Amino acid sequence: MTHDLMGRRHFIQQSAILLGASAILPKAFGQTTLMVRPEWQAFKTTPRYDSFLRAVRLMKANTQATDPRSWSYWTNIHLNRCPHSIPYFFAWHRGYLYYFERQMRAVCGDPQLVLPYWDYYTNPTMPAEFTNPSTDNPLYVSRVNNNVRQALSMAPFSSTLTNFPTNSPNAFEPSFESAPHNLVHNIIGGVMADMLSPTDPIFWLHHANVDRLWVAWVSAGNGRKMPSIGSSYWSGSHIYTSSLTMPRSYTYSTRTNLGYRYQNESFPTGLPLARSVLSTPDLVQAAPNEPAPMQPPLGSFRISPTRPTSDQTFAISGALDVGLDETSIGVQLPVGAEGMRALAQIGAGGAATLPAGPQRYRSVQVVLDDVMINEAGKRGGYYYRVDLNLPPDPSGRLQAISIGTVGAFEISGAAHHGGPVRLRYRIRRAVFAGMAHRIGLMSVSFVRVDGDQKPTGQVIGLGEVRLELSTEDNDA
Ligand SMILES: [Cu+2]
Repeated sequence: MTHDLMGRRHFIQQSAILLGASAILPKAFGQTTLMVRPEWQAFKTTPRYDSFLRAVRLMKANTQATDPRSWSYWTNIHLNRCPHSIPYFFAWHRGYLYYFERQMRAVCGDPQLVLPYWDYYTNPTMPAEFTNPSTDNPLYVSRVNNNVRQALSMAPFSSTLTNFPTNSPNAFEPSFESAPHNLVHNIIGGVMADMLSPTDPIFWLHHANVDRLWVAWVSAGNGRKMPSIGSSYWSGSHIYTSSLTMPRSYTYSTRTNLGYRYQNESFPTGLPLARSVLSTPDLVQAAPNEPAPMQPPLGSFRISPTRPTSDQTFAISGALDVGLDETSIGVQLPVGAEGMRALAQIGAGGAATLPAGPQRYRSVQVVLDDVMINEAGKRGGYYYRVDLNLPPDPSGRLQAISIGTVGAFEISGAAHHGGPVRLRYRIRRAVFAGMAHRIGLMSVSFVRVDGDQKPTGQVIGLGEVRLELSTEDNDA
């Protein structure tokens, strides 16, 4: 009797899953043994390596972009649909890799094929199989750098980041997306530095590692928590094409519905030791909104007027036409008394009003507007850490917080839906507590970090760098 009920419930579940299914839908559901995705160094010694090469070759040879058996079909999904800097960055990519892996299996005819990952915290140099430029190597594409140590950060693994989703405070997802995720794209460069990055086969190993480190974050415990499976966060579907979707709830765990795990599901223990003499060691380790060391000299720029920039935002300071080249630079943002008072009100947890603006402002952001990037810049090989420097506190101590990064990949992500490119960095409110009693200037620094190979000269132009109040009530 019990058996019969169990059986029926199981059957109903399976049917419900299959109803919404598209052509290549999960067969893993109900499967009992988990597939194991190994690290590349182990993977390449297995028979799966040949299957992987065969699948890449066959998919690249198929030039029908509308055919799921072609490489460009999958590249276009990323170009058209990938969520960056918005919720579901991790979960959307989990489903994307899952479907791609199944497609590879079908193409090469090896049902045991799994996606390998590249553990760059252990081996920051890209596996040699990807960098051998011989013409019959399907894993090779032209890149700027093969070593990503300048892209790595331990910040997302900090015990203070206990929430998960983008747009929640102290969250793992936006921290990890920024560094190491974006920075690996930027430092490798070439097609990896833009939204067509899945063209480069290393993309799939990078994202398998991203997915793995999400698993590691969940299993690290110590107060780290995902939105529970019953929460509305998991309702709805990830969209890949008009006919290829996946219920978000399936991407809650790799094991329950998707039927796989990783060879190693633990955090990196530290950064790789070898560092380039060209680098600025450890600077990339500063977590978003945490103290950052050493600020570059200030450049001189035209100041833009304080003004409403939309119905919801008001610029309290700004500078115009900032060029970024291979040197680090600071941009002064003078804030008037009204602006300082407003910052302090927001810092105290309240809402601020301004004589010139009718709104009640609740949050603070730095905006890079009308961002331009030249061809050399688009190739990547570098990035800038963006820091906000506050006026000294009453004891005279300078305070700088790292608020994010900017490079070719972030710009490509912001550009790919058209219109002027605008990047926005939210600042935690608490940063502005007591601001009214401070005397001095604020500034934003762009700290350049290079890979072994890098472009020279100006690569990025910022039409405006401004400090803005927003009516948006969030403390992410
Ligand atoms: Cu990516």
